[in-house]
Amino acid sequence: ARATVYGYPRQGQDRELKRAIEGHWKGRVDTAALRATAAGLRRANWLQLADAGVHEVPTGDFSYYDHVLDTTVMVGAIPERHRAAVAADPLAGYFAMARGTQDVAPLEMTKWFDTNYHYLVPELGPDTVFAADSSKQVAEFREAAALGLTARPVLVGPVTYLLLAKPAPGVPAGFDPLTLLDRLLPVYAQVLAELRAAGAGWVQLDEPALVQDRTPAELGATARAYRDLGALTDRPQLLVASYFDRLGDALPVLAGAPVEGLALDFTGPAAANLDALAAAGGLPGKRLVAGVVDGRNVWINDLQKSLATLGTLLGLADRVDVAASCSLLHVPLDATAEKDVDPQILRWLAFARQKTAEVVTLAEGLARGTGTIAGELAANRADLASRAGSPITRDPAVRSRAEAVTDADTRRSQPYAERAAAQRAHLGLPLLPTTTVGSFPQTAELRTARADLRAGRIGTAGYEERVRAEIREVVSFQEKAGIDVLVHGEPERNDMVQYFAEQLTGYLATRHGWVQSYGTRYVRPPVLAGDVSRPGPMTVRWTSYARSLSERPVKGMLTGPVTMLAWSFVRDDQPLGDTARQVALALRDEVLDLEAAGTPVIQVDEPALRETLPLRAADRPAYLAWATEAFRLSTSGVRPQTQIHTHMCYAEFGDVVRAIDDLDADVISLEAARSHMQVARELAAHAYPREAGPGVYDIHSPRVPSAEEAADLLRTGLRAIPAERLWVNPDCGLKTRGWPETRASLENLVAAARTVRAELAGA
Ligand code: THG
Ligand code: ZN
Repeated sequence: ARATVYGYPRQGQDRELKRAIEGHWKGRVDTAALRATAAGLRRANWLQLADAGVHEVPTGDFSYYDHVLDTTVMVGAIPERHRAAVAADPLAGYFAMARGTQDVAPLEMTKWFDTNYHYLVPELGPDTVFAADSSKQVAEFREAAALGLTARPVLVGPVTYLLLAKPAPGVPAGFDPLTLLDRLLPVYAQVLAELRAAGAGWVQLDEPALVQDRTPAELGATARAYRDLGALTDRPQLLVASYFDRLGDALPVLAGAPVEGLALDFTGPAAANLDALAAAGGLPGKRLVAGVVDGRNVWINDLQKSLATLGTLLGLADRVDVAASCSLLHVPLDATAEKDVDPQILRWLAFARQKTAEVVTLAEGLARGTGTIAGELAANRADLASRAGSPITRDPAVRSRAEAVTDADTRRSQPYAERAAAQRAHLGLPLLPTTTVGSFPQTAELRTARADLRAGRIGTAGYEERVRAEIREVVSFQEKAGIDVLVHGEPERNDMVQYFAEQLTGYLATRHGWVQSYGTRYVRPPVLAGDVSRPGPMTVRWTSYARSLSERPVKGMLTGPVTMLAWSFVRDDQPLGDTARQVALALRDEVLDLEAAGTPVIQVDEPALRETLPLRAADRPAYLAWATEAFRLSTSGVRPQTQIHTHMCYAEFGDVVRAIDDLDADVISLEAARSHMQVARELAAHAYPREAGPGVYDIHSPRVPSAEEAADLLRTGLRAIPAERLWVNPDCGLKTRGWPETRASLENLVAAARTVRAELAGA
């Protein structure tokens, strides 16, 4: 048994790659310097992996922006509109596809399965002509080989590539990219031959799309793809990898394919692969790479438990190697960089570097007997015991409160129709009330003030006065603009998850725990390590300050329990639903404190509700049950006349419309401007009974919508949602926008509401 990984964080210890690329975009770093930085980072990663004892290092996982975009280049599927730029300067053309230019739109970006990484969506059509360009894969393989290392190129597999694609602009939506498989396979064949010629013994083809529910036609295409690739005579040995969940019906398809190896995930719900593999008769004659170390969370492995799994697997394949469950791209680089984390807690954490060491230890134990890793096993046992027995992970008060939750705690005291009447009387809002989603522009001055506070250049009093000044500005603008339900603008918040994580027990922050979100953008998710409680109010004084400045209703703003989990690294020692319930109880206290302070409207945002949906349909009802229960637990303690709002950022709701209904929020604001109120029609189709504000202002663009345009969207919305239940608001928060376009857009939004109200009054 030997150790390997499928990919490693790309950015470097100090995010050198981000700096080099962004410097290059600004003209400060020339192409040669950028390439040198990138080559240095690749080399450092490979040497670190080899030093740690990894036998076969991955190549081709590096990217200047995104590995799916790299695959698009590899197969020559450059969209028509980008071809001239790519031909003139491949690197500039590559970044044009990623980010767009003045004249040309970029590729669309979307989430990579259920991770927080985003990839660039391939655009394909019936006229797509593929052409192999193996240069990046071959060059990176040669770099690693020149260091004297055994390297295994890692490629996005052909089936997953097509399943991730969408019809190019102008191609009918019904076009199925999978129909291009026969055209794509010769391109993969050529790349494989060129990697073989460069000396590659093995190539890994990643097929994570096969862990989702797949139709018989898709499974048939998979069988055909690997029958054809397997039948090639001039190729390296093939390792087909899947991760993020169990393979299900795709397992027998891959097990029966003429390839030399499979890499499977055995963590979380993918642990079901173990029984399925045994039931299928194992992988006689094949290499099995066993992903037993969770590649997307930050907790140390239970080595003893993994060894037991590996022991079972030994009987099921010709050769068993050990790996992390997926690329280590999804975790930060090195836990030892965290000097501020309590040393005892640090021992519970494993980032990419520590996970690599775990994989090596497990491979050694499997190959040479557990006696050779006795020291590591003893230390691991002690660390696991310290975690299990720590007061951080077990707060009796939190636990008994969570256990005492009853169904009644998750229900409002009155049904919607009755409390809606109470809210109407209490709030006295006009028809088509106007509001915003919460945040106002995060200006450079605000960011500087926060940095000054952190660095000690200004004191708390100076910082807070800066925040109050911003709130005054935001409130006075909204009053002048004529907005009906005001917000304070969230100037005090760095990030909608981090801000709350910093104030709740159970969460820790990292200093260097960066993880790539997309391109050169990174997040530093907080670590939800222990039992969660709220030592004191988190938002009340800022909301109350705003309320003291205006007669109009001011809306309190919180981040919901599901999003608080989705954008963190969450403890893996209890069900997610239990953790969500603790967070929900802490938020419930905040909701009740806001209400007691006189806040008539409280919004609890859940932008991540849709994105955390399990990959397999069979797992979705259980997820949605705990997710919606947690939301209701956080919001349902209020009086009938207190109005609960929520907000979600995604345009695709089909899968979660029922769940949105189950949230029992009084008002929901949703993204809709780009899709011309599509979501309003979807809500209507499901007979959504409560109030909704499909966005009439697309905040993802600096463009200012005219009042006429916004009024048109409202009229469209009115065809699906009756006037008594329709709100007028932007698509999302305004923190990424500048003040000038925010002012103009919101003034137009209010003008649109007034126009349409007048039309309704006249009708
Ligand atoms: N907050 C958190 N997680 C998120 C989002 C968020 N995950 C999903 C989505 N939103 C990701 N979107 C972004 C958008 C911008 C940036 C990162 C992810 C970004 N990052 C800065 C950078 O890389 O330069 C660093 C920000 C920082 O200093 O913290 O711009 O809203 N929790
Ligand atoms: Zn949003």
